[in-house]
Formats: sequence, C-alpha cells, structure tokens
Amino acid sequence: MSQPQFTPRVFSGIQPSGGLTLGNYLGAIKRFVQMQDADFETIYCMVDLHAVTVWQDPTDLLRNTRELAAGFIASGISPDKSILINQSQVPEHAQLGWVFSCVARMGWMQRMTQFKDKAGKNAQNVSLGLFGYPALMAADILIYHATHVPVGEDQKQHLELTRDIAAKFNHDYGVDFFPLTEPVIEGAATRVMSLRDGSKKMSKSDPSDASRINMTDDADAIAKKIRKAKTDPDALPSEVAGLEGRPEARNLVNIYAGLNDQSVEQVLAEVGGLQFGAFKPMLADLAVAKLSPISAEMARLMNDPAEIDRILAKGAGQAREITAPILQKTYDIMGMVR
Ligand code: AQP
Repeated sequence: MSQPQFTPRVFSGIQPSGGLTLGNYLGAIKRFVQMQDADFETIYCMVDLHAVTVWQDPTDLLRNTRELAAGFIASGISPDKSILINQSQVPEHAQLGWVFSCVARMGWMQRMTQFKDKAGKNAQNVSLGLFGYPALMAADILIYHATHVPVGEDQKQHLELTRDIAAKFNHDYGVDFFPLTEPVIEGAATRVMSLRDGSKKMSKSDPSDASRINMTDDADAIAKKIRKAKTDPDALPSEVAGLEGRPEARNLVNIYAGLNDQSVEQVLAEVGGLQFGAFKPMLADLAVAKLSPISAEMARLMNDPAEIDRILAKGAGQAREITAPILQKTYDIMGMVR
C-alpha cells in the first residue's frame, strides 16, 4: 500500500547475541547497504534490548555489540549516510514498546512461530521478554515511522504483527498516525540454512559452530566448513525444479547465488551436472573472496572500540531527533498529561 504522507524511511536491526553469520549478511546486511544507497533515510540498529531476552554475559554483550557495529560498517554501511545506533541508547524504543504491549493481543503473540521455536518445550521457564519481543520489534520500527524493513524470511510473521499493531493503534484512537510498514524480503538467500541440517535456519546461537559461517571465520575455517557441509550423493541439477526435496543442495546453491549476486537459475545454468566434490571448492573460493575483505576490516575497526562507541553515541543523538517527537505525539494521542 502506498502511503505518500510518510517519508520513505528504512529501519532494521540485528541482535548482538553472538557473532554475525553468513545468514545475517545475505538475508539482511546486503540489503541494508543497497537501501542506504537508494532513495531512503536509513537507520540500522544493534538491538541489545532484544538480545537480553536470553541471558547475555555482560562482557560478551559489550564486545558483540561493538563487533556487530564493525560488521555493519565493514560491509558498507556508512555512518555518514545511515544512522547507526544501539537500541538501549535510544530510550523511546522501550517506551513505545510498552505502549505496544498494551495494543498487541495475547492471541496474536501466542501464534508467533519464532517464540515457539526458541522456547521449545521450555516455555514456562523462558523470560517474559522473549514472549513480548515482537511488540518491542514493532516499536523499533514504528518509533521512526519506518516505511520499509529489510529482513530475512524468518521475520515475515513479525512484520505482519507490526502492521496489525499499527492498524489497531490507528483504529483504536481514530488516527492515521503509524504507517503500515512494508517488509523487504528479496534476493536468492533470504533463508540461509544450517550447513549441518538443511531443515534448520543458520543461526548465530546454534551450539554447533560447524553449522554456520561466521563473518570472522578465516579462509581455512570457511573452506573446512563448506567441505564438511551436509549434501546428498547426486550431481547438481541444471534446472530449479531439480532442487525439489534436496534442501542441502538448494541451500548451497542459494548461498552461491546470494554471494555472487546471481539468480538460482543463472547459477544452475553454470554448475548443473557438477558433483559436490567440484562445486564445494568453487563455493569456498567465492565465500572467501567476498567475506575476507569484510572480516579484515572488522578486525581493523575492533582495534579502536572508542571510535565505534563514538559513532553509536552520535547515531543515538540523530535518532532521538526523530523518535522523541513521535513518542510525544503518541502520548498526546493517548491522553497522557505532559
Ligand atoms: N539464516 C538466515 N537466513 C537469512 N536471514 C537471516 N537472518 C538471521 N538468520 C538468517 C536475518 O538477520 C536479521 C537479524 O536477525 P537477528 O539476529 O535479529 O535474529 P535472528 O533472526 O533470530 O538471527 P539468529 O542468527 O538466529 O540469532 P539468534 O541465534 O540469537 O536467535 C533478520 O533480518 C533475520 O531475518
């Protein structure tokens, strides 16, 4: 739906709950960079308040937040073109998050598959924050009146909930205040799967390091993980239909396409008929060529954590120029005395 009254504005975030993975890079960060260089205001966030829905060691959280910021910058996000922040330095996120906890319905939240996946059989023992996570995520987006959110496929349901929350707030108060934000889920690798199990998402908190490629892995580690990635005994097909029922083969082809900015069709036209013994070294070489410059730049940036902190503090100042008036207006609409 086009909403001409709202400035084209992009918001997205990543949790500093571990190191960045190839899934985060292909599913999210590559798109962040493209949108920064298109006709949008862009705000990108290390969502530390989301990370603590699961306990985080404080020393690790500090390091992971700075490393994530370094990963954004090394991948091409410029602090001069985009606002870069960590969520807890912009208090309006959490303040609007509370308002949206009062708008979202229990039934809506209970349908969220990410909560079910993350809580598993342990639902009574996980934090209340993990359950309420999507209401805070809606606030992260809507506190900027963001019109577009680039995300991986796994976040689609949370984006739908964000739209439901915006629509219910607008309806309940008889206003047209929050936009109905569009998800941007594009490219060949919107859902990168585990290298050990083609039915599971590649995730930074998977206990198996062999299941993922970390953005800080060196060339040897990347090559080894790809060599050991689970596959099947057949050759690669020449047509997309031939990937049906072959999740591991599909995943490696998707990764190749995502890294090389190609479609899956283009990749299969080139590699159809090859055995994995021949394709895996090609994929490893490509991954190393694309990721090594990023990891080298991340390491360089991590030598100066004070500079990263300065960038995030400056970003928080810029962000609050947008978020403070939107929160105040929200409170006005709701009838809060100020
Ligand atoms: N495997 C993936 N494929 C494509 N996109 C992915 N994203 C994450 N994993 C993949 C996208 O990265 C962005 C940030 O995700 P997040 O870190 O906020 O949370 P997440 O989706 O829960 O990622 P992880 O790696 O699985 O984190 P943990 O292990 O801490 O839960 C989102 O746009 C997401 O779609």
